[in-house]
Amino acid sequence: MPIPTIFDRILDGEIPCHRVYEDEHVLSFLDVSPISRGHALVIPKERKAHLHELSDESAAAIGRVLPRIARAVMAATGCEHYNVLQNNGAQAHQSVFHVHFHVIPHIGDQGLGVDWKPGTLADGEALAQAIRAHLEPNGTQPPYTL
Ligand code: DGP
Repeated sequence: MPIPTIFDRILDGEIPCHRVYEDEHVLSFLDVSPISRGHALVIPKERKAHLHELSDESAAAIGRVLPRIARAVMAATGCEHYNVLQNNGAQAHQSVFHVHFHVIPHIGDQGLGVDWKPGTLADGEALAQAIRAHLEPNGTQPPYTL
């Protein structure tokens, strides 16, 4: 059994949170260290560390809920701009190893700072082909039902 994360303990009701939404598959609550007012987290109840480990069912549930949380945060805070951030792995700034999406309002000078250094796409078609190969029915992924 993996060591329970802080979010497992929130899901188990062991640690309190400011809950904003809950259904069978998803919980959303306020981040305890908000970057801006209204910074919320959206997590699957499925206990997986990384996005790529999620079941289709959890992924679909999260996808359905994210825009609703965004709309509610916008309405409650008055923000018109926001980021949705999802980190995977320590080097990608993940600190809690239970899948979570941040919904981060951008209000005035408060919000997510992005240090994004754009490069140049050199081998676009070869790279796209390499990725497509893993998405095809005989690739490395389980079969899809779209
Ligand atoms: P990340 O770096 O993407 O793994 O972000 C983890 C976030 O989780 C971070 O913004 C702070 C938040 N967080 C950590 N512990 C708690 C907690 O006990 N309660 C709540 N509400 N948020 C937490």
